[in-house]
Amino acid sequence: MTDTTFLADKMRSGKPVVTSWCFLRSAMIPEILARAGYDAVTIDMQHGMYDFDATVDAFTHIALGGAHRIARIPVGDNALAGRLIDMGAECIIAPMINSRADAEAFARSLKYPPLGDRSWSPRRAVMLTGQSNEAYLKASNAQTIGLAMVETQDAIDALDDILSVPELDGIFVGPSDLSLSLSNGAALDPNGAATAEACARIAEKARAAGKLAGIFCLSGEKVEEAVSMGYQLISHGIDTLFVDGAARNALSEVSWLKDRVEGKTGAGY
Ligand code: 3PY
Ligand code: MG
Repeated sequence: MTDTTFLADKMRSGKPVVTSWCFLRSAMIPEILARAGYDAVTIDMQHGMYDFDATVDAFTHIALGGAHRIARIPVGDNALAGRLIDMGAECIIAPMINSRADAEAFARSLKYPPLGDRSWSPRRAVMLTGQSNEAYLKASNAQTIGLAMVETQDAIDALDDILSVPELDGIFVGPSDLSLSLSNGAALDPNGAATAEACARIAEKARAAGKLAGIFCLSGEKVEEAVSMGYQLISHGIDTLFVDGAARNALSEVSWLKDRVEGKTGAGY
């Protein structure tokens, strides 16, 4: 049964929303993840294999599976952000937002006047949300969520400025890049103590500014930690790791047939 509540309403209600994350340029994998019960599915156009056409197809399948549609755009591609919400994305995550100017340009690309400069023609979005043009125009600024990724020391330094952009709905933390930036390239440590402390401070600041906060997590343990920090949108799992883990698990059942079942590099993150 399709849930017709908008993602924005769910996130603003304060109840945590869990999204799975897709790299694999498939339409069916996002639908399978939606049907498995994830609240939302995120299509990764920054680091994943999805182009525009594949993402549009994936949105249709996510809707069919009854989940919310989120996309991460490549760095600085605000024109693509506008196209994706026309195609039915309910939330856009923008990587590497490091200043107020970055945040403002991104946020304004998602909103119709007077909040921004989004251009009109949401053909697919009105179909997927079942709204008339008039209803969509009235509601879309509130229904469309823009989250600016905070994942560098520069972004932390500019956080008050970023959070002061009125058109911006919230932030989304990337712990891997954050750990790289905080250690000046010395370590990739998304689960380390210094990264966790920074994540807690970012959530606190977002809450104080009245903004939504999301974060990238892989394990159930990190999801629990993120919820306790007050994050409202939390990723959990990636298609590549799901397939890799399930294949290795299945193969282990017939390990007696093989000399060895481990040893090759799997799908990392
Ligand atoms: C990060 O952790 O840096 C991310 O961008 C998550 O994909
Ligand atoms: Mg990142």
